[in-house]
Order: sequence, then structure tokens, then C-alpha cells
Amino acid sequence: MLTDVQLAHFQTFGFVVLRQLFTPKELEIIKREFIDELERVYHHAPFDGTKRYYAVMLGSTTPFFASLLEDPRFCGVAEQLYGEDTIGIATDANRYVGNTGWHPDTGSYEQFGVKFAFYLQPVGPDRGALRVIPGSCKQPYFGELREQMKTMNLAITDVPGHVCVSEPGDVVAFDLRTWHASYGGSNDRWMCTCVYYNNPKTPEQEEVTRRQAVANKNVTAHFGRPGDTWLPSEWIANPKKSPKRQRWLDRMRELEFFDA
Ligand SMILES: O=C(O)CCC(=O)C(=O)O
Repeated sequence: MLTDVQLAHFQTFGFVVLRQLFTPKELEIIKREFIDELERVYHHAPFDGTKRYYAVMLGSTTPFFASLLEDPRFCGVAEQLYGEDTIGIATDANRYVGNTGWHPDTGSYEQFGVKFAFYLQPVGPDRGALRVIPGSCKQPYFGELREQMKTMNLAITDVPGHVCVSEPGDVVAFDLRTWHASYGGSNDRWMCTCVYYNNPKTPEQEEVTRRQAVANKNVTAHFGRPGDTWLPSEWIANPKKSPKRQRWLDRMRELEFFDA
């Protein structure tokens, strides 16, 4: 759970850095699963540092990663931020290449939630650390940035922001609406996330969440694996009958996150 100060930080600025959430032993397991799974799913095209690789880590080949979405260190905080009915969406692993331009992780102010991002290498201001624009998850700032960022076309480092310097073990939690970017990272930056969505309550929220579901289902194709499904069927089967996961799955099914 977040302390009162961490919660106030998140609610005020749209992000908070949680230091050393993982133990060194957990980090070893994370690195092992990260390497093995990305090698497995991209066996047809070994990484060459020219394009980002991405894999959902919810299957039986990555048991530690798969446990994270239901780990109270993450889902407890997500529920604290967006309510008990918050939906766990995915855990993933990425090999990033180069800079990432400024963007929020949602197409609409009404589709929101939290992303927990953790880098497996030290990252700093000129070495690929996540940059955020504090307070950009709130209106009218969120909408103004949407209007202005394209027109201004500023260099990544010319946009006023906060650099979330981090070491392996640290986790940056940010609202999906918070504008973020990175600069100066290597062409093989290891980054992982756990993502939770607000359970949509209004017709507008439902509509934009359904749209987000369509985009999510296409993500594996976007990252060079057109035949692979986004979420593994074994996670959807919920073999241990986790009530929390079942609640997520039921709502995700209603919102058409799964193909028929
Ligand atoms: O680490 C990066 O380069 C950017 C990460 C990012 O944009 C994201 O996780 O949404």
C-alpha cells in the first residue's frame, strides 16, 4: 500500500517512484524469466537492436511475472488508487530501442488506470529514464497537451518534466494519462510493466475502454508476432480459480477484451 505521502504524491503529480520494491533474489528470477521468454517468443527473429520487442508475461513459462498482477504490492496499490473493482490487465516485458517520444498511455481522458514500470538496468536523465510531466493526467492540462504537443514539436529534452532516475528493484507508478517519454536509452533497454484499468462506470468510460481493448488485442502483431494472441489462454483459464482474477476476467469478457 502507498503511504499517505506517496498517495498524495501520486494524486497531485500523477506518478510516484517506489524504491526497491523487489528483493535481489526476485530480481534474479525476473531477469531469468525476461531473457528466456523474450528468446522463446521471438525465436524466429533474434533481437538485433533495431526494433522494440514486447511480450505479455502471464503464461506458465513465466510464473513469477505471472504472479505479479495479483501481488498485493501492485494490485493493492491499484485498488487503493482506483477502487476495489480495479481490473488487472497485463504484465509485460520489453526490450526498448532508443528514445520514446512524449505520449500518454490512453486515447481518452475517460480511460485511465495505473502502470507500474520497472527497469532492469540503471536508468538516468541521459540513459533512458522515464520522464513525466507532473500533473499532466489532469484536465485541462491533459487536453491542452494533446492540442499543443504536436504543434510545438519540441525535442524530448526541451519539454519541462521530471526524470524518474531508477535502479533495478525500483518501480515507477504512473497514471495512464500522465504524459511520459524517455531519452538517451541504449538500444536494448529492459523494461517491464504491470497495468491496471479503472473499471468503467459511465457509458463514455465503457466505450473508450472497449476501444482500448481492440487496440490491446492488436499489440502482438504490432510488435512482429501476428499469429500470437495478446493474453495467454492459460491465464484466461484461471486454473487456480483466483476470485480476484475471475472478477477481472468476467469484466474483461463483458468489455470484449477476448476474441469470441
Ligand atoms: O521506457 C520508455 O522508453 C518508455 C516507456 C513507455 O512509454 C511506456 O511504458 O508506456
